[in-house]
Amino acid sequence: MADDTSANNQPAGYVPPEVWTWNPGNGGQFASINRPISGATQQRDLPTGDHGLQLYSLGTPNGQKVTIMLEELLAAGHAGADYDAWPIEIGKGDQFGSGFVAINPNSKIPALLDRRSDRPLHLFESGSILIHLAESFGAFLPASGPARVETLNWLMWQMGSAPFVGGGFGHFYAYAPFRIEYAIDRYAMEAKRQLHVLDTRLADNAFLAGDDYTIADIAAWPWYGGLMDGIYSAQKFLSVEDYPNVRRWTDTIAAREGVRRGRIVNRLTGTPGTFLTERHSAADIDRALAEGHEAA
Ligand SMILES: N[C@@H](CCC(=O)N[C@@H](CS)C(=O)NCC(=O)O)C(=O)O
Repeated sequence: MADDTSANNQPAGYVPPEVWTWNPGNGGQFASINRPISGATQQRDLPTGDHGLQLYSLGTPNGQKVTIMLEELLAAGHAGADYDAWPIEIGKGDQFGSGFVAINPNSKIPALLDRRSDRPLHLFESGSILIHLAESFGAFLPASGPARVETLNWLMWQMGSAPFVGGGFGHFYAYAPFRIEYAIDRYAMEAKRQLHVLDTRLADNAFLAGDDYTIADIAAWPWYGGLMDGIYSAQKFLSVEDYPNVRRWTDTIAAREGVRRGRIVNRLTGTPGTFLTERHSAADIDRALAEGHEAA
């Protein structure tokens, strides 16, 4: 039970008021963009290109899931998966433009507009987008049987678990305006627990659903492969060498051509060597890779 008068509260002696009210100046990297209400803050149409699939996203782990899926589909010969990818700069509030909110009322990337049929589909939540693409192309999600069950188990596990890594561990370790030992301890423990869940699963299975690479791996790799390889600069802090099976899985997936291509899409300038702001054709990625924009 929290001790409301504790000198250890931050700031010392802080007592939550009876009714919480919003203080937009409460600091933190996302203080200027996050609000306690939803909806558009500005009228702004989204750009559209020639392809049936229009992706509005950013090269964060949640964004990479979809660009990797699309590049994996293209690499597997599904030409209908060609797409335009437009950057949504969440640090500048693009997710609150009216066009984006019309696709995703939750104002978070990734969002996908599927115009391949008469009735355009609005897709949001990366897991929903992956299932939709997998089913519409018949790839990376078994149609039935135990492997389908395992794929959906591990996809849903990822969707439910990664917010504790990103919004929990990453936020308090890397983004909060000051370090709070309690919060970092709690979420570091949870991040390590999740890495151990994966390590145990991958001890007996090549991929999360079993023998085959699926949307469960596509969803999980940007987060947990990311932790192994550098997001939040936390490899040492989390002792990631404790998870050899996650290491093997991370490296195997990183070597895939679709992953190499997908992970650089919608990255922004300012992160040297890791960006391709917009993507409209395979040639955009060919050019970026030839110029050395390989993701770190
Ligand atoms: N559960 C969502 C999470 C999406 C999400 O959290 N996106 C972040 C970037 S990784 C975002 O758009 N943040 C902007 C904001 O919070 O305003 C999904 O998997 O699609």
